[in-house]
Amino acid sequence: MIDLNLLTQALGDLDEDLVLDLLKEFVATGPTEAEALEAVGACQAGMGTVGALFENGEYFVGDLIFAGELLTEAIQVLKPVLGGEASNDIGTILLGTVHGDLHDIGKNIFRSMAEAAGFAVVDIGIDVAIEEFISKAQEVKPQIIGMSGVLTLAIDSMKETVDAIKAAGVDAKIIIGGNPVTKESCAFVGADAFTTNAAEGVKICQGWV
Ligand code: B12
Repeated sequence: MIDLNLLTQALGDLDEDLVLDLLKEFVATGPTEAEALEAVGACQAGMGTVGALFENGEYFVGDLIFAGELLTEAIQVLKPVLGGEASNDIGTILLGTVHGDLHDIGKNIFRSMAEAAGFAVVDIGIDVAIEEFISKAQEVKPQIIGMSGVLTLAIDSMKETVDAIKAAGVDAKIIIGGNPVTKESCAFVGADAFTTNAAEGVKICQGWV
């Protein structure tokens, strides 16, 4: 089993070689999906360290960008053990990061896991305008709409988007995800579910289809 504390620390230190070596060795041992999810959690905790060091002024925006690329690379290494081959036919999820927010690492992790679970995911990217969520939903008729955001202001964007989607008569369950999402913000936004954990998000979506 991989040393999860070392992995968290290596990601927080932005030690690319160590992160990737640890993960490649781990994947070569043929871990279970549950073990791979623990590794994702350890990487996510490392991003928490990066955020804290950014707040303290020890890391700069360039470090955030590098951290984002490193986590994306890390998830690519883990992808083969994050879920078996599945046909994309258990349901459709329309997914995007809400307007004003450019963060997409968490969204992309959720997309990979949802696809591995057999969902067809229509990913409409970052900083998605309200009208785009509505027009794409009317086009692909998803059972589920997923919204991502990590900035505090994303909560207001989510509320505006959910209000407009409902006003347009789109019939879909709505799940919101991202670090600032809570039970309270979920009620404020008017979504059906919330999570700060991609694996839990996939379970919630599976329960809906
Ligand atoms: C990497 C990063 C960046 C990268 C983003 C790269 C990218 N491609 O995404 C870059 C450099 C571009 C960036 C830019 C900025 N950032 Co930034 N960034 C981060 C950082 C370090 C990590 C975010 C992250 O990827 N976390 C890891 C992922 C895996 O976690 P997650 O998103 O929560 O996702 C998980 C779950 O929530 C869930 N999930 C996520 N989405 C969804 C969706 C659904 C439907 C479901 C079911 C689940 C789900 O699944 C994931 C896996 O479990 C955070 C610090 C932190 N601790 O979060 C700051 C942070 C978010 N950034 C911050 C800031 C201030 C900025 C900038 C304003 C900086 C600047 N001065 O320019 C800009 C904002 C640009 C904008 N308009 O969006 C602040 C936000 C403060 C706030 N309260 O609003 C933070 C918290 C840093 C800090 N502590 O100050 N950032």
